[in-house]
Amino acid sequence: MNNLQNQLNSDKEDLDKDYGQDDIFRALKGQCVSRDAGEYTYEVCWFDRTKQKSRKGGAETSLGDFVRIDSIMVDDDLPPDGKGLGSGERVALRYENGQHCWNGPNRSTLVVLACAEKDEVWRVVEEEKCVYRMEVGTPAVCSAAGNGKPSAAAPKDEL
Ligand code: MAN
Repeated sequence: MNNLQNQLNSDKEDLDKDYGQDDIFRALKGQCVSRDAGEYTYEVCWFDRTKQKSRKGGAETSLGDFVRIDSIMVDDDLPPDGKGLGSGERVALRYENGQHCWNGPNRSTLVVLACAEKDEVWRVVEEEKCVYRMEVGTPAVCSAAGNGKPSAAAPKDEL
């Protein structure tokens, strides 16, 4: 296949991808955000892949490839700096079929989003062996109807 055909195919694939209501998440494509937690650095690449890297060096482990956008209910206390999920319905990105876990499942990640001034990973936990949850702030959900907090600067409790 020639290059033009390849380009066309990948453009078609991209147009079929779900970038959320009004394609709001398309702007994030190709970008990654990361955070150190424990012995690892965790990274989320929007609509692509989540990863784990040992802080002592060594190979990168895939924690899953992006599969779909979901919506979940959360009920967390919002810290004073606003850097948390808060409570209500939130957009969640599912990443599945990462590197196989010895004696366990293929690694997977749920990336839960809330409104923030900039893209930032707030918290990473391994909820069960090889099942990860990342809580991430991004401006991309600030205006999505009913999703994300009204604004990072004005948490609900203070209104
Ligand atoms: C690695 C990491 C851990 C995981 C174990 C499972 O050390 O991916 O997060 O719990 O493998 O063996």
